[in-house]
Amino acid sequence: MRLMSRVVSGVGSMSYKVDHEYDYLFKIVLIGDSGVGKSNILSRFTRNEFCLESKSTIGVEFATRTLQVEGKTVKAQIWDTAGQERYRAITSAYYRGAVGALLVYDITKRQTFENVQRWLRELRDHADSNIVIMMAGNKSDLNHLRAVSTEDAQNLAEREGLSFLETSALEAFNVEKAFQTILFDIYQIISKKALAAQQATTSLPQGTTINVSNMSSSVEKKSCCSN
Ligand SMILES: Nc1nc2c(ncn2[C@@H]2O[C@H](COP(=O)(O)OP(=O)(O)O)[C@@H](O)[C@H]2O)c(=O)[nH]1
Ligand SMILES: [Mg+2]
Repeated sequence: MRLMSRVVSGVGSMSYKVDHEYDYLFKIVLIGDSGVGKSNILSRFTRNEFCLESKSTIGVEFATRTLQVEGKTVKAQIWDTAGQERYRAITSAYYRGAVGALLVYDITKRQTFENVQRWLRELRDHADSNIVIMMAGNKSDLNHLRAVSTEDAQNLAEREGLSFLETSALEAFNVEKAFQTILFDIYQIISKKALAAQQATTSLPQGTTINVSNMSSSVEKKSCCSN
């Protein structure tokens, strides 16, 4: 993992203090049908901005925001599709290295919810199998136009093992929470992995060939965790 450093010169002295800007950098991808509010969720989260007009051609590749997770400084690098989803032409480069995904549908458009399955398949085909997925039912402010019940969405989320929240980029409702949940879940996985790797290296003899054919499964498991 590459860390960027900030160099701060000491006042009135020649000493320099090197400060790491962040402890972790997590790439998160936004996916879901066109028009569900992905770009506005991103601008709400990173700039606290919302745009009522649909400006589908204008998009950024990604935007970042740095926040604290469990006392660590985490930089979230959130990728937006810039409209590629219209043509079903999202490249695998988009998913490369992503550790989290926010899968968005529009609670007022049933079809965007039906397509969640398609997006999950896309993730299965292109993203890391351990990717953390949060499903977001956006535009919760348009409750009078609702076409997807919260219960239907909860059931799907349970079946597919996803986290789920209803959000509103317009009202800034649950947007922060959605990203924080993703980042927290990623952090949990990463710190567990680090711990497992540490335990594996301290408890396994180094440079010794072990015949695993008659060993207990716990030893095999430990050697798996170390790589
Ligand atoms: N009422 C309402 N409209 C929204 C919300 N989020 C996005 N929109 C609108 O939905 C349209 C599409 O949003 P956009 O962010 O471009 O969707 P994208 O194609 O998924 O990136 C725009 O007109 C937005 O103003 C929301 O939470 N509530
Ligand atoms: Mg967009």
